[in-house]
Amino acid sequence: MTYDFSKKKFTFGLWTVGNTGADPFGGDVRAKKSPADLVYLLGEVGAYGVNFHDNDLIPIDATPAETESTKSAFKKALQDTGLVVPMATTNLFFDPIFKDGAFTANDPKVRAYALQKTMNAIDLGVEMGAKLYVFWGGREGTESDATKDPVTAIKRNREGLNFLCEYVLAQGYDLRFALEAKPNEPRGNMYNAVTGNMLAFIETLDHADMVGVNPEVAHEHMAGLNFTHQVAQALEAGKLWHIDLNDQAFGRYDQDFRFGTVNLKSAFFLVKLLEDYHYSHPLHFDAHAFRTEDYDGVKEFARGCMRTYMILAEKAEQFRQDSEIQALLAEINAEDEQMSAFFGAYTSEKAAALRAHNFDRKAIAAHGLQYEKLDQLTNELLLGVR
Ligand code: GLT
Ligand code: MN
Ligand code: MN
Repeated sequence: MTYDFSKKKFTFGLWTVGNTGADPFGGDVRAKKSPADLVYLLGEVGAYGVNFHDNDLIPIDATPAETESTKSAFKKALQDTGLVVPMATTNLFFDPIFKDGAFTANDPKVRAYALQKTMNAIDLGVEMGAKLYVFWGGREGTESDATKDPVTAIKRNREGLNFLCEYVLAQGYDLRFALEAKPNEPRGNMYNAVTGNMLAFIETLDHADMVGVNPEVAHEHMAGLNFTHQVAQALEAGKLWHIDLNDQAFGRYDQDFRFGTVNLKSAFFLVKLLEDYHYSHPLHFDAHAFRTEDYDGVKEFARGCMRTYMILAEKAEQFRQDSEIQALLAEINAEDEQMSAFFGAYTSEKAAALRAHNFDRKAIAAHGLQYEKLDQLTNELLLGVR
């Protein structure tokens, strides 16, 4: 089957298809490609957009001449392919200066440099058309809590984000922020470890309305959580402005596998949630090809991410159309008029009526819910036999 990828805003980071396969135990297995060449590769596979860290595009030590030629080659590639840049971000984790974090580092010079680097990176992102700016606190954490007061770290993080929101407003940029959580790796323990932490933290910011979240499948799985539930909370709060799709076996290191590689069923429930609620922001695949692959394998990887999403979206539609499944759902969710009188806004009359009502606890509990049947129907639908 062929799928029309242009129906979705599928995006990839320069660091994803540009990943050269190095890991802590071995070096590069693929030759490094230029940012422009990666845009052409993404054009070839049918992606909608490309995202980058400042230093994916412009190396940290680039001369002004190198900067200009890289930017113009990149802009030309965007024009030639029709790809857009919906999101940009700052690399605040690779350079040795960030060994103790960026906004939360103990050294004030590092914290100030992190702000300066991010202001410059925001300018670069906006120049390329980005409307969303991601903050992944790669090294915002500790190995030992002897080294940093966690309350101070939260305050430093807040101060940094407040400053940068003001910067965006002062420049008149049309740009919003999205915070991305991860529980550990590369630091032993990272602050704001999961999306729920981020949602709570956002509400303490001066410009909370400018800040949403960018949850990543692998990161919540590393924490042992149900990703779909994390995403649902962000969605319900109106804060799901970006998403990092990939896959990850529970309990492992940060694997960043192709979307759907490991947990197909949870990928299905995630896609179903996004489709049911008409999520319309970019679907970013923050993943990379297996280390065994050459660039043909990288293209297979990229197409595979998008195909799996489209296939699961089709399955979600099939779930909505399946009369047996829908009949079960209708039964499970049936309202009870007598009970409806007790719900909604509190009144003392309602409370009195509720207190007076006699519940047949045993009869209610004795009723089977048919969830076994519903889940098996879901499995059979996913396995292609319905
Ligand atoms: C890095 C990390 C990702 C983040 C990227 C944005 S960089 O690859 O593992 O999850 O989204 O900074
Ligand atoms: Mn990510
Ligand atoms: Mn990751």
